[in-house]
Amino acid sequence: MRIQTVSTHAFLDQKPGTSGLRKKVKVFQQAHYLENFVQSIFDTLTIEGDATLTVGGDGRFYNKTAIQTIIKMAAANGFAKVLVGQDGILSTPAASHVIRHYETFGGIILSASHNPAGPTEDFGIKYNTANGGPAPEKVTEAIFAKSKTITQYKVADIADIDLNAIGETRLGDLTVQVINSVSDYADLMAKLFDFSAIKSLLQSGFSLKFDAMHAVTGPYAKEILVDRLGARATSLMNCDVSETFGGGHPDPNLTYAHELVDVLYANNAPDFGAASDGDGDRNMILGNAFFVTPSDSLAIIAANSRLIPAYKQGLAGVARSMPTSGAVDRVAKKLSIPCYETPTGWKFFGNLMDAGKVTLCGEESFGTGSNHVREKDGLWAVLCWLNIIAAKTKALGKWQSVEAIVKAHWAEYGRNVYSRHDYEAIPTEDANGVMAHIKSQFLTLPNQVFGRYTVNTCDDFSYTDPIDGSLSTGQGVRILFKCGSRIVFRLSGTGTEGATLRIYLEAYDPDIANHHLDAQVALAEMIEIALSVSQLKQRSGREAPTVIT
Ligand code: VG1
Ligand code: CO
Repeated sequence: MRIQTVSTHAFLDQKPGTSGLRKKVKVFQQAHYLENFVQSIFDTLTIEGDATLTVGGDGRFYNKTAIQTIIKMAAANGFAKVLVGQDGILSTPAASHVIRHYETFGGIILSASHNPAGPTEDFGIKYNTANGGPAPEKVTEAIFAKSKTITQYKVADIADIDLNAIGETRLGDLTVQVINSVSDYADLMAKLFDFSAIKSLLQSGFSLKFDAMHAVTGPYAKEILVDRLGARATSLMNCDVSETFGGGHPDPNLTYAHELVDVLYANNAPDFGAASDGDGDRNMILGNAFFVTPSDSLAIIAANSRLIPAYKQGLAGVARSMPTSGAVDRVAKKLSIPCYETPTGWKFFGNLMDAGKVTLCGEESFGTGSNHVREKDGLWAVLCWLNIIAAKTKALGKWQSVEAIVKAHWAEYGRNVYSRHDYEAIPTEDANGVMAHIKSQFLTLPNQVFGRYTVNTCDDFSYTDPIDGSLSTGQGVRILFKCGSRIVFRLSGTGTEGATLRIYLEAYDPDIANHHLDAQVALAEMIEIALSVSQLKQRSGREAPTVIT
């Protein structure tokens, strides 16, 4: 096996964001760009002689090309084996499982998640460590530092692999094993959940619709929901993976998953609806004409977790990202288990799960998961809901609707009314100006009264990891009100164009008389406060958010 050492020049923009390096495909197609980043990853690792690398992606445009390059570079950099999903496909949670299940050294996941795909759209790459989780900040910082000084990379002179053919191929010193992308993951789901109860629920006429949004979960949903759980084939929509994700924006929320939303809000709608994102780690849960806010979904799964076989012994603890609502905190309190508040991004949950401190975790951005893998997991969340409904149905002798489950939860715990307003692709200077303007008021805001809200404190969130003591600063600006309501401002770390400013709004309402209110109505006053404190409209020229979730 001949190994070439190729001279290169550093690119200075390879800083991983919230979840890896995401750029336009055209940026990745520049000579050396992908190779530099992959070599920077490998250079930060100590690769032992028998090390195996897991590789897979969400199937978007450029996935297969990048995988061939990564295999050649893995060979040149001392890996003994590469495990790759058939056709280069592994959903993000499935990749996390493969890394753990086969105890591989780590993995490279190719995805830009819910960002659109295609030659003029986005691509992404990230490194996951042996625990199956996204590399922690100290690793991503080391990769970035390396990428700024890199002068050469190594690539083996070997042929392209047939990614379609399951089985092993030996190329020089490297073994490449193409594995079924779905079966290990489906087996794991069968172990966690009560498949026979879900099967009976579906046989009893409970109807569902799952939308893979033309992205990676299509084959997973077919195998799990239809082949193993007996859902009708018509329960699936948009389940063929296309390299452009059907030209869509596979972000499972009320804006982008409108096709599914239309089905669930029509006459004779199914009882349950769900969608997942480009790489299969996000989920949206809908009932008949009813939307479940992701923060509530996490709280409800936690509150009902004993109904799911994998969690029937109880939860060690729960964790949520800082901008996620405090609904799960209330459940944790009742269960007398700890609740951790971390910065945005799944990489912060890994240490807590590895140390056995938390079982479930979640983010307001349609991400929920557990310690079964080290990524958030869209289909897992769908199965949690189906298992909970099936178990309640068994106990009560009749179906309970999604809406009834959520409203019963609010009646018991109160409602953390919640919404996120995103202003996408605004000029970076304008976004930075807004953040600086809010921070400049940190000293004057406390005790100011805005209608029925009085500011208690404000800060820029920072987090000290309780396991390894590492400190992460600048994780979002918070305005905390005396009543417990809050507004958070944060700049996205996953976009590829300008800046995206997110405003997270949360107000707690214990009064059941208000629980029917639409979140935008219930939060109207807070939305006004957010706009006035930030001067967002004046500074960005934007009249309204791009997306409201
Ligand atoms: C967003 C979400 C964050 C999530 C991240 C990756 O990050 O807000 O909660 O972990 O995407 O999810 P940001 O920095 O744009 O706010 V995914 O499904 O894009 O891998
Ligand atoms: Co995703």
